[in-house]
Amino acid sequence: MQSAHGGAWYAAMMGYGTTATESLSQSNIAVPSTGSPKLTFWLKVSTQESGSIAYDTLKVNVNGTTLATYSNANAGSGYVQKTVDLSAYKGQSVKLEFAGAEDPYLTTIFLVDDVAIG
Ligand SMILES: [Ca+2]
Repeated sequence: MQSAHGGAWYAAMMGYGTTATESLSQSNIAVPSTGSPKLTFWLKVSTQESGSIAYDTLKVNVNGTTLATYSNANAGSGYVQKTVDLSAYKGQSVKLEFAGAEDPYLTTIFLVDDVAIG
């Protein structure tokens, strides 16, 4: 049983232990036009993999461009806050996507919580 970092909602991605892809996306997200807009979320990675080689990945894509990549190498026992700079998208309406991919062996689960843009 996995628990959310905060609030009732969280997304559990991947965890198949076989070759698979999965994505969560939302279009028409307004990026603030002032300040230093950024995407923040909490990420917890659980894996059967070991070592620092990325076998299973979770990418943050904005308008189809990958801005950050996390993997089994980011595994840990708790949630860690992640920040992705969205300055390049100031004042724009964007499509945000979390895109996961697993290799054929050993499971990795990516838990995403408290996604915010501001
Ligand atoms: Ca794997």
